[in-house]
Amino acid sequence: MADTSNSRAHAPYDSKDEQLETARVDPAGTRLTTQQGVAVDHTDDALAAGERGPTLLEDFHAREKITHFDHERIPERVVHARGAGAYGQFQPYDDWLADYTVARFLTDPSQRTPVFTRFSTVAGSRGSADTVRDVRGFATKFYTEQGNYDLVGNNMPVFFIQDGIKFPDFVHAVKPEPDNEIPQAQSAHDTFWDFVAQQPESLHMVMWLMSDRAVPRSYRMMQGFGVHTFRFVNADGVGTFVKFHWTPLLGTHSLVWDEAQKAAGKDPDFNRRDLWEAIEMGAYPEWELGVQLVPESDEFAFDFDLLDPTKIIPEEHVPVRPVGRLTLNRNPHNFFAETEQIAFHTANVVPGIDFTNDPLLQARNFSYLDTQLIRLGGPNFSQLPINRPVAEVSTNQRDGFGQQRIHRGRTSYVKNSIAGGYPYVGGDHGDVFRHYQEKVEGDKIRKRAESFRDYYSQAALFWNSMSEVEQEHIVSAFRFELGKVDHTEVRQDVVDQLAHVDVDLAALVANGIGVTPPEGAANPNHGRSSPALSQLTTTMSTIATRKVAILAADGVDGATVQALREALSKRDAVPEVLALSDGAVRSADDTEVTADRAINTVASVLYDAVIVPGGADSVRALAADGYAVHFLAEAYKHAKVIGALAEGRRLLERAWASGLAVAADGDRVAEDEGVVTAGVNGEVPTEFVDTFASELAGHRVWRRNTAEVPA
Ligand code: HDD
Repeated sequence: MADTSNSRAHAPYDSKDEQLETARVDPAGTRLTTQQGVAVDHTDDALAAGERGPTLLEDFHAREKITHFDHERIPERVVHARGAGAYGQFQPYDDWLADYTVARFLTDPSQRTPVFTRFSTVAGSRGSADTVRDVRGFATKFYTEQGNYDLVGNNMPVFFIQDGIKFPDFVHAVKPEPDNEIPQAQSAHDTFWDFVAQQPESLHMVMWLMSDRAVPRSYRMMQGFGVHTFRFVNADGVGTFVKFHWTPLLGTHSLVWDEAQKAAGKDPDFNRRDLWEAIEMGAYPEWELGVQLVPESDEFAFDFDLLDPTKIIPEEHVPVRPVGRLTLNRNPHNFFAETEQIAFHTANVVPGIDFTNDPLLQARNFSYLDTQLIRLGGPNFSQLPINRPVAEVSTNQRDGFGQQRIHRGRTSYVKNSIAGGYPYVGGDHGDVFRHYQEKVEGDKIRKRAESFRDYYSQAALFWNSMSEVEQEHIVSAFRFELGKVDHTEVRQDVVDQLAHVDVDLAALVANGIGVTPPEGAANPNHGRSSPALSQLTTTMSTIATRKVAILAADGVDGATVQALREALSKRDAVPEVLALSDGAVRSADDTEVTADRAINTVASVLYDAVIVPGGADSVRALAADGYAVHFLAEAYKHAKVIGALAEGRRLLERAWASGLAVAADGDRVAEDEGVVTAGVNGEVPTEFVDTFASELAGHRVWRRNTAEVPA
């Protein structure tokens, strides 16, 4: 169980935790003082001239209290403002990577490096909902013995633009429009799609953004990517190109769009809460770090440029090789001090990891330090507890807002003789950072490399690699987003661009948004695919941490509920009994069954699956409750696994009859796909549990046709 209380009852988890402990404070047993340590015995009324008189300026306590409050906000991140984070450790499996890099935290299997990982959405402001359609940030700070290394990636392996000079344009286009600040945390508006139509290099990333990747079920079920091609440098100074991949051990899974929109209202903290709760219950999220390595001699071996951040290296060409394991196992104590004040920077590298000339990365290497200066108020933000390295820090930098250290001595320069030459400059390769030596020459020009010009091939590769259901979701997403665009010519321009990716896709989108489908393929689809790009290939056999709702009312079969709880918990799933009101329900044999929540305080969109146990009275009561019936119908609509036992099956009939089941032609719509039933009370047959678990491990019942089911 993670310790989130304010008092330490355990040994430090790691070197970073030990360091953070020196900054933690605990109000237990203390009395209230001012910031100057002066105790006060009255904090409810300001000092005033008489009972009904004016407040006096000399009330330093009131002024200090209000002044601090007035200054409690700092600028939110200009992008990725909404996020959540956790501590953990990274450990390499073995030392094979030592042939390629001198970065010890990646090559010494005895090292468990402390980390903090922050996940985020990009466009929304700090208070926006979690489940919006957006890219997710996946940023990890490794507090290594050789200094801090930040891997500041996303859950998609490519980016919208090729050169960082376009970043302000892109962000201005996707953010709420400047006249009325509408819409919040959405790309479904004119300026974003106008940008896309004008900037076809964004199309590959837009395909990812319209895919299920943009609505992750959980931060714990997302891949992560370093995006750029970086460079490893080994002990001989030899460089190797590298792309970083994070692969979640739970598989990569998403919400469906209707569900995501509803979850944004039912629980705006859906992803944040999920991360927090998983760590609290000891179900620590884990990812495998993998690398794709390309020798420098193969720099030009691909039909795209390795420096172009709008391109992937298909895994079928260069396999992802496993390096080590990231485990997140502790929640922060204080959101502001830790998650808000953490400052990532792509240029925080350690010996053995270097940059390439990717023009997006080059801009990032400027932007991240720059942005912290306004966000965290000056040049000493790396001294904030969350940002401090565990490696020794000795610089000649002094002064500036918020300096926390008291540097002794008369010198703050090198070389010096007065202070014995300290801090000394030097060390061996591998111990100090030496920039990779690369011969560079060229004219001073503003020009996009010709090798960056193919905007469509990999967008088509992505499209071709999707399963049928993933393709359907992409088409619906384009229709939804472009359907919110007022300018018809922008809709048309986007469709015309899509014709370069795949003419059928363009036509399907056009038909849904009232613009002209393309006459022919602007670019013939090359027909290639990369199976690794489909999320359906990531399914695992586990149902660990999946939330299963058990619907119950008075008269429920108590033994079944108990057996369900046990069977699901045994497989590390999270069963919750939902009742018509909080507290407990009486079972058919008059025992008490604890209710975890009242149905009307939650919704099916917050669960992965639902089961209705037997008990005639319970089912009758549930059938008479709109929330309960809707819960079931909605779970069905969102392709979730549904289980029903004995009389519980009658609630399915009720849900079907509520309109869900009858199509326009009067036929029954609801099929039994993904509906697992058993006829018994008092026990839960093994076969029921096995079938239910295997459907749930598949995440969703995609073979179920829900098109005619009311949303
Ligand atoms: Fe960025 C934040 C990821 C391009 C400028 N970015 C930020 C965060 C992530 C990324 C995960 C949040 C870090 C945190 O949790 O604090 N950004 C990316 C990726 C990119 C990318 C994967 C492309 C491959 N970013 C990018 C460019 C620029 C920036 C091209 C500027 C030229 N990004 C920033 C920033 C932010 C930021 C303005 C906002 C807050 C911060 O840095 O600390 O500097």
